[in-house]
Amino acid sequence: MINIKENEKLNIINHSCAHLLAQAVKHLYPEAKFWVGPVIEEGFYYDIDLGDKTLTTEDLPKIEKEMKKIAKDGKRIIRHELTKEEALEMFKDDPYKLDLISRMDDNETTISCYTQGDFTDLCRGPHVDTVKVLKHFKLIKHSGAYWKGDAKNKMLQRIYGVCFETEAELNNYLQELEEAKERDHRKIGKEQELFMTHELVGSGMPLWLPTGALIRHELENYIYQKEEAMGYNHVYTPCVGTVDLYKTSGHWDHYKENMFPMMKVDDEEFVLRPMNCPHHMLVYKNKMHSYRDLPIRIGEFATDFRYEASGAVKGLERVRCMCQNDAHLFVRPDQIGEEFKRVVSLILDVYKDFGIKDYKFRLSLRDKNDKEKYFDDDEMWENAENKLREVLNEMGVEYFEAEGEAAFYGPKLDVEVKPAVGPEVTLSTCQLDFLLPRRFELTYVDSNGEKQTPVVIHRAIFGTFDRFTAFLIEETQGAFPTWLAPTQVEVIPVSSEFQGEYAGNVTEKLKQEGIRAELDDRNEKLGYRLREAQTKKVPYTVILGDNEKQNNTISYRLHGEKETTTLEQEQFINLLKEEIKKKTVRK
Ligand code: TSB
Ligand code: ZN
Repeated sequence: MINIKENEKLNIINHSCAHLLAQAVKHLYPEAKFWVGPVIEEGFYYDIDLGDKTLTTEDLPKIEKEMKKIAKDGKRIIRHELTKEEALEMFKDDPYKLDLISRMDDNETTISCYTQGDFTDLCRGPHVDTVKVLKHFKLIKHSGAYWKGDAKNKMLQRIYGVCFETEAELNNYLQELEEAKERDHRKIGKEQELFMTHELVGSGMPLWLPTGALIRHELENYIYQKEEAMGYNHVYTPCVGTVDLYKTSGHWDHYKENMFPMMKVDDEEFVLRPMNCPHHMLVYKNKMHSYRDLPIRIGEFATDFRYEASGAVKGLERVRCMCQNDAHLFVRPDQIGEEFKRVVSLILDVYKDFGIKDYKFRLSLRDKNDKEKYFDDDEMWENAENKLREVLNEMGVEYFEAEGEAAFYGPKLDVEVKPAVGPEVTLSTCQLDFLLPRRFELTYVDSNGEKQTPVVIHRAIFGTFDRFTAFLIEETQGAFPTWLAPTQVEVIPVSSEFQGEYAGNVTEKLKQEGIRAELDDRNEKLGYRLREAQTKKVPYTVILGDNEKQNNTISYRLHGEKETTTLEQEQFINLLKEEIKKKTVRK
């Protein structure tokens, strides 16, 4: 989908359309006060204080109608420049604009505002010349939004919209939006009963239902085998730790706002862990290590808890209780490059297996000015950042750099993907860390018998099983490859009366071969049962009539295809087993 914010022309008309929206709202609700109305990737929004009024879906068409009226009237959009004093005077009755103006740099001599008819808004611009050109827009949705994103502040009303130059472009965009909604993992997750949420469990705490859990098991087995083959050792550790553990690691100082609050049990102060690194540091420290033992790779499918803002939690994609596909690799300094390369290769390998092509590598660096989030040791950061760049350049991996996205303990290489709805998210991550080994006083004995400090690589290939599954649901639109599909074969006798027994035998045989087969011998019309198998997105639908029964064969259809193929039972079983073993992805 087009990124409106980054398209110069669309950016301007969407910005102007946000003003048009504000003007229409002011006509309909004279008490309205306006906070900010930025352009975003998907169009624009405006945050508005409507007093006690909470918008309903019925309000949007009324506002749209007023916008059309104003646009038709066709007033020019005129820019005025003001000094800070003039601006403060002009908006003296508007606490929101006063807040914005008072935070503007005193040296910023020109503050601008834009007037169209009876409406003036503080704004840098630029804008289109007249509201007349704003013809093809649509208000998409509304929501509540705390002023400045802080739950302690007043809840404002946010209205989202989008504007294009032509009707065709708008319609095309709206259709894409509908399609994206269809792909949304929250919708498919509900339809296919993959996961659920319940207010009694809490926000951001999904429950994996049997079909979803089955997929997760397959993912766990898949990555476990890969990691085992690469020399990882897996552990189980508790999902709580004491406050002291997280003080030692530095999380308490640098990561506290992402953590659940402390709880006291007897004399101990516990936190639900947001990360597993401290536990793995202690596992490493449990015994002495020689330089010959390194790298040591400690893996865990580990449950973590993080505070995510309630407005930010989203299905399985952004949760408060998550399971990381985590590992910490303890290496000698001379092994950093090689080990980092192995992780990047594993990421590439896994993405290939899943047929994931649309992703970007992001080198996440610290923000040099943010001394609160990032520990203060310039040399260590320079070293770590350069090391990652070096390896990436050597491997010829394309990436872009992003300041202020590093972990507090070091720079990282992240893989970014785009969900069906909403902004990009990180899946895989690989992070370089010189800090935690020091804080935990980890050592190994080098070839001269001297104690040295190892370096740690934090890595999560799937990121979390939660987020990866969310992504996979959207990638496949719920039609999982056969090896992952909760039901791999749906067996349907044309008539349960005549072929029911044969169908039962075939189903049993498939199950004995380890294939997830289900029998649908309900007394329903064949067409109905076939359609249902399609809706469930089962990869193979086996249809058994008299021919199949007499010849001991099976006929099957692949999901989404009309063609039917007939095979000997053994042939069919071998074909399936081969496909499952190879983890074939059909695209
Ligand atoms: C890789 N200590 C490291 C670990 O060793 C770590 O925790 N890194 S992380 O903070 O980047 O988290 C790992 C991955 O978890 C991220 O790359 C992302 O894919 C996933 N993740 C982070 N927050 C959430 C969330 N709220 N919901 C679902 N997945 C998340
Ligand atoms: Zn870690």
